[in-house]
Amino acid sequence: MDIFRLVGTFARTTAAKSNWHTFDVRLGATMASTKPKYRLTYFTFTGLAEPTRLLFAYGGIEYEDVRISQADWPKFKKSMPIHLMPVLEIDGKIIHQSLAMARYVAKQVGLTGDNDLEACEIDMKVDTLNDYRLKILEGSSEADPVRKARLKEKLDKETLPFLLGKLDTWVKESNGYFANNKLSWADLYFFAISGFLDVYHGRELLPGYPNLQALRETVSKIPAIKAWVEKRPPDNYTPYAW
Ligand SMILES: N[C@@H](CCC(=O)N[C@@H](CS)C(=O)NCC(=O)O)C(=O)O
Repeated sequence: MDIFRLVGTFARTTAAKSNWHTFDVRLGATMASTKPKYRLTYFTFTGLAEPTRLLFAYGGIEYEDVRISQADWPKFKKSMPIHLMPVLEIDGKIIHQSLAMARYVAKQVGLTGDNDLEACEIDMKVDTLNDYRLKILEGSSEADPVRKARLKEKLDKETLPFLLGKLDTWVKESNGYFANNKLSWADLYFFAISGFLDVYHGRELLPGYPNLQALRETVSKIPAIKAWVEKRPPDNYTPYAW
């Protein structure tokens, strides 16, 4: 039995008595009989799996949502391709790297644009959003309080006004979306990360950026996204647990 089958089995059999839980997500879409079998494995919080979870929700795609507690993680770390999660299994093929898997699912649900140039425009926005995410994480995960204060000050005074200003302008110039004047996976990616980045940075980051706020609202009102957000498990996250 491979490790991912083992993770799934363990999660199912221990769900009742541990922090692990797993559940199949069915959103009622009629699926062809040849549909791929998806299993997404990540921690018990939104984080880097959430863009893919949102894309599955958007497309009404059924998948197994396996969640590993941070306490149990050391048992499984070494079995992951680069010792990190998320990991997506597609009919037995193991995919890692959250952006690669999100882009793949985005393609399945029609959110990667209508041609290569549109896809490139979307990738460019996603990569910038990822840069923004990493800047915030750099500040929030710094353990030394003096360095942390210095990093946060630079973020608040320089980096965030610049990056958020750019992102806000891009949305304004693209009809309320990140790219190509229409919804794409960049918008769902933004929606996924903007929730937890507020928490990591310790304050709401979007006030003052009306176009980003409006986009967050637009995505939250997509029926399939709204339904997922209402039913998804709450984040269970312990900072600096690795
Ligand atoms: N570039 C990777 C980064 C993955 C990553 O850093 N995952 C973190 C959780 S967000 C992790 O697995 N941490 C556990 C550890 O470092 O042991 C991706 O986008 O998937």
